[in-house]
Amino acid sequence: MKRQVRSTDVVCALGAALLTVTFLLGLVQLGGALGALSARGAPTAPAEMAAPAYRRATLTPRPTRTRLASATAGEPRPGGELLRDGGFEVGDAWEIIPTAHSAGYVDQPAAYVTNPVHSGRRALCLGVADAADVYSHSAAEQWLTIPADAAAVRLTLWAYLVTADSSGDEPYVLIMKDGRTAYDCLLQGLPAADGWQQLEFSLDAYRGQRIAVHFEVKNDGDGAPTALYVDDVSLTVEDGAEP
Ligand SMILES: [Ca+2]
Ligand SMILES: [Ca+2]
Repeated sequence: MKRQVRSTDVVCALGAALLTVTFLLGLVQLGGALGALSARGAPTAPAEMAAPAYRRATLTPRPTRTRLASATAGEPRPGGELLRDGGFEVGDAWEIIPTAHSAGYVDQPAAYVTNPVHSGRRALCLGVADAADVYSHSAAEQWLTIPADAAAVRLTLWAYLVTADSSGDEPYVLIMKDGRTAYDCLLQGLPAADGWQQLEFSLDAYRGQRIAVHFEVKNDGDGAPTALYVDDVSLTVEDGAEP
């Protein structure tokens, strides 16, 4: 199954838009305000944890400046490929992000797995597989720079959603940008499918920007788990120079 989404259409849902606004507000008030936001968002039950709180919980504890400074510049490789290790075979290019938070999330780190894979020996697994789910997020990302003169920028990936939950759990494909002060949601949720499905997105809107391709899965802790497997991720640019 192939699914195309233009970058101009990346806002996945009103909830995601609200997520962005609240997230930005949280970052602008970085410092003491973050503590206040966390305290305010402390849930009494998983069902009360709205997405904005999860977003702050996921993002704020990370050492953003250190990670950005050490990231690879993202010069195009043969074929215009910008990502490193898009097949998750090596494991040194993607950042597995700690997501434990005092609001109640336990750390459920993304992991490399050998089954299922779309190709090669390994794929990335986010979320909870083969166990009762816990209230958690799993996330992984890779930063790169999109050349300003690219003619076309395309992100493709293969995804395999395994879920026992009809609501409350969510897989996400996000584009982090502006030094992690903002993000766009390329995908929230995924159509049920038996096996791997290919997703495709235009990232033309990000020419000249430093961004991260970010995968994430939320489990709501109701016992019914959700896992997203990702493999063969590719972000290619077509040279925009005149021949
Ligand atoms: Ca692979
Ligand atoms: Ca669940």
